[in-house]
Amino acid sequence: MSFTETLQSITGKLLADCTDQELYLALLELVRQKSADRVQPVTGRKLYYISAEFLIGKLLSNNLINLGLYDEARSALAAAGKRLSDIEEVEPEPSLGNGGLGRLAACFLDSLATLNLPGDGVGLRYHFGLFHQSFEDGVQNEKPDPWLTAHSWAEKTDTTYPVELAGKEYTARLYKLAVTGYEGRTNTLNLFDLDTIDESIVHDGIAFDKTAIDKNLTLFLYPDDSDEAGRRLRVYQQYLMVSAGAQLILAECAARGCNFHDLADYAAIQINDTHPSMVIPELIRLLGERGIEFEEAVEIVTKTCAYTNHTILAEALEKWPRAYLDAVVPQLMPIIEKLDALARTRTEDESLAIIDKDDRVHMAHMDIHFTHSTNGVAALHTEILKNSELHGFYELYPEKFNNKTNGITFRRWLLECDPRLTATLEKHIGSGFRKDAAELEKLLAFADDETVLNELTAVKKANKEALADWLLHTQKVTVSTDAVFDIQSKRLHEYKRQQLNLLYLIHQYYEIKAGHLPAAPLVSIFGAKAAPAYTIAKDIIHALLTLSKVIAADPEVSKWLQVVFVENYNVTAAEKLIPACDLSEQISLASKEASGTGNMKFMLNGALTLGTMDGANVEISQQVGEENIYIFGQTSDQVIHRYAVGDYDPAQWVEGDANIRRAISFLTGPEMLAAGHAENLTRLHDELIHKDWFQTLPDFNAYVVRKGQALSDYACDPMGWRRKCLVNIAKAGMFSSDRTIAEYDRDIWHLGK
Ligand code: Z2T
Repeated sequence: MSFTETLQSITGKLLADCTDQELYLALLELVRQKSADRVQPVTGRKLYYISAEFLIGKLLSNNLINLGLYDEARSALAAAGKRLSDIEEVEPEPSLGNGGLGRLAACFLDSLATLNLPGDGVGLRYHFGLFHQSFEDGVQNEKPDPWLTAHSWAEKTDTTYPVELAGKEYTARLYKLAVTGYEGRTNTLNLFDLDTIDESIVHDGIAFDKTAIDKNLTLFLYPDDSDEAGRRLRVYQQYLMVSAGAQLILAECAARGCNFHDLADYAAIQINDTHPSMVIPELIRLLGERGIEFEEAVEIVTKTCAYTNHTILAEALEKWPRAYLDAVVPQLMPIIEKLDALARTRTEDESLAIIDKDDRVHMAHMDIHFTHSTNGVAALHTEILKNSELHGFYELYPEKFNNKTNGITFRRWLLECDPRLTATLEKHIGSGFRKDAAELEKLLAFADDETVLNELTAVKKANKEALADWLLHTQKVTVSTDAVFDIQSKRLHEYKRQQLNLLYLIHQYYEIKAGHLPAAPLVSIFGAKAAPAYTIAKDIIHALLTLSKVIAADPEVSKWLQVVFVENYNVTAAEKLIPACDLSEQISLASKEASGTGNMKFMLNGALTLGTMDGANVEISQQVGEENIYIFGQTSDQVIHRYAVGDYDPAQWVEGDANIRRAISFLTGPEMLAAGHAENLTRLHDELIHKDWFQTLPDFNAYVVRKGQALSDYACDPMGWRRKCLVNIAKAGMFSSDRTIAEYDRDIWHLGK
């Protein structure tokens, strides 16, 4: 049967007579059948990647590519007068993650299946992903973001497990989502839910009654945790996930012949940050029910589990007040107490205890004591963990610490999102890079080939046109593709320093007004969601939206400068933005961004990085060489030192530097106040002058200079610029998540053995 015939046998009519919705459902069904054919039996160790987030994004095109059906599907549809891109629009995005951590989990599942490794995900089936963002009157507005439709990728199963929360029994139901690999096997993403969830309790945006657990437990990804009821709810979610997950793991292993004493021969469990840490005491509890004594259970669990740390920001390190755990998971507290006592026999250092003197339970501490591996997510991050944040643990267990630099799947972040670049690469270096990312280095042979460089320029131009069309369509903004497309897209957080970019833009506004024109016109594009309760982050969004209006209303400045804030930044938007980017903003305060993965996506798509020596930027810089990246700012050592001394005073920088003073004052000047809200602008102004917790001001001048250099290189030396882009693409191979997963397997998991 031809592809068209197969599809028509599903729809029951001619493709030309189908709506896009019908075609979407038919393709979904086809993918389901084809991916089922690639399920493989498991032998030896199987990985369970347990994570509160899997930011999988839309799946149709990704699955078609991985199953080798994409080109056939596109031409069959085209022959019937249909466009695959229209059908993609029908699919809602499952935004089941906040950002990097969740997207990393999704890339890892893709690479596991591609490398033919047995590895499944375990998580939660949130009914609404991260909120949908819109801007109203220059302010972020949040609404639920539904993705579950009558026919969804996640299929309901008959498998259920009992889970006890606060002394009451609930029933967790398993849903399975097929994870296809590129020319590889099919694995599973296991998502748990309750049958009793009630979506109708959501009101006024994303508010809901936080007490009715049976109705709200899996409604949202990470409900607002700024109040007590919300924080409790997060513990409920975590326990639902780990208890159902642990029961699933034990059931699957038992079915393969495991007697539980030998669990580590059947399962490897990767704990994705501390959100799933309760899986440790839960497994010990379940093994106890199956007749295994505490000491042996601790040994089994330690051998089976490994932990990944994703941040050094103190506010993100989970420490649950014992009272919460007493209330929600009383069955775990005796075990956590025994683990605390056992940990205290290994060290006298009180700061390494699980339960501290204020009765808070440190989840990361439990992970490090009772798993066999702790890894950071970029070389610098792991060094900071070993030398400062977790130094005491490193002294106690040096053998447990290891680095696994993050990666991204090239299927989604090159083949799918940038077909033009993919085709151009293929023409010159063949298609080997699809499977082996290291083959991208073959491109270096063309570094001085003007024909190839011109082709890369044409690809970028076409991608910028496509983004310009999309922006016009979705947000009614017009951008000039002759300008440099400068993009900062990532979660809104002070440590990521969107406010530094903001101060630069204000500085440029003044410079242009004074007749000091930049080397090239700039379109500065932002995409970012702020946590609903994160006031200053929302103020930064407001300031950027207001500045955008002020500049747009000023014809003198708007010839050279435009600020665009993309609404509802998510995976789908990222796939449009990244291929069109010239300059990638990776400007976090050195030491604070554990790795970053957007930096890798932009590089792979031929953007140059303007960044600090932070996270994986350090390794990007090593790969491409310092002449192919724009690095600026304090080093992590300098930052850590400044924090240690504790003498940073932003007021001194404001007093000592007229440009800084001018830029900050503009926030509450007449132009901004006429276009925005005094409350938000004043709060941000005062925060920068009095706190500036992430040291924006010491890096301001270096940033202005480096960005100016980038613009002038772009304008004055187009061939030199494109050569740098080529080197970035060619050197991106090491940031494939296939490499990352191969390293996890080699050092930690040993799958299939
Ligand atoms: C997250 O996305 C990250 C760290 C977190 O720490 C939580 C979330 Cl939701 C608890 C990010 C890091 O900020 C980023 O640097 C890193 O690249 C990403 O995880 C994946 O490791």
